Amino acid sequence: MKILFATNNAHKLSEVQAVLGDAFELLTPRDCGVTEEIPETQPTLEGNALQKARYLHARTGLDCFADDTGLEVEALDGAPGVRSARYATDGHDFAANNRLLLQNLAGKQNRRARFRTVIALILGGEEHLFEGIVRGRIIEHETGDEGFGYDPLFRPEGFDRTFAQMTADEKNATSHRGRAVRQLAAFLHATEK
Ligand code: ITT
Repeated sequence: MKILFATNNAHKLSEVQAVLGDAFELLTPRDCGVTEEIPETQPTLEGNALQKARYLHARTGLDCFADDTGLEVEALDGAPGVRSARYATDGHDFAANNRLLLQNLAGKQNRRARFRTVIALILGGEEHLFEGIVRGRIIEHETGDEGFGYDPLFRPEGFDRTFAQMTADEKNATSHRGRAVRQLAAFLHATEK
């Protein structure tokens, strides 16, 4: 089955394709002639995931899904949250975001945080939402070279390594996105029958 995934983030694309496996072939917006930036202006992850999926569905008429993810840090009242991509600057500057996060947590004892992914699926014109959460903590220094974004600073509960020190399969097995995508996959398999 072919399905359109509303992302321009190559890391996300490969993580999601790995979880969905060969039964699903992911198409990107570019594959479908959508080259402009997909709007993402809502105040919540749910709102943004729906906004991206609705935009692509309106542009292409195809079944599609979008993921919006935020890092929610307890001592920062849930920030950067929905602003995770644009925390330090307007762009997706991972290094600047990580520096600002460490700066804002300097001296704070409570390092608890969670990643939350919301997936919005539009299938046969109907909308469905899936959510995946992983809890963990923000460590003091960036550690590891794998993954992307805040991965070098996030150590999931039950592990002594950050997401950036894990293989893609290890990260997917516990991550927010892995959890949400497994629900999506189960739903798609169930509706295919
Ligand atoms: P698309 O909207 O094109 O899918 P994006 O990078 O903007 O890509 P999000 O809005 O969902 O994706 O994610 C916001 C930011 O959160 C992202 O830029 C990263 O900094 C961070 N992020 C998302 N998922 C992450 C992950 O699995 N590990 C580490 N950081 C992540």
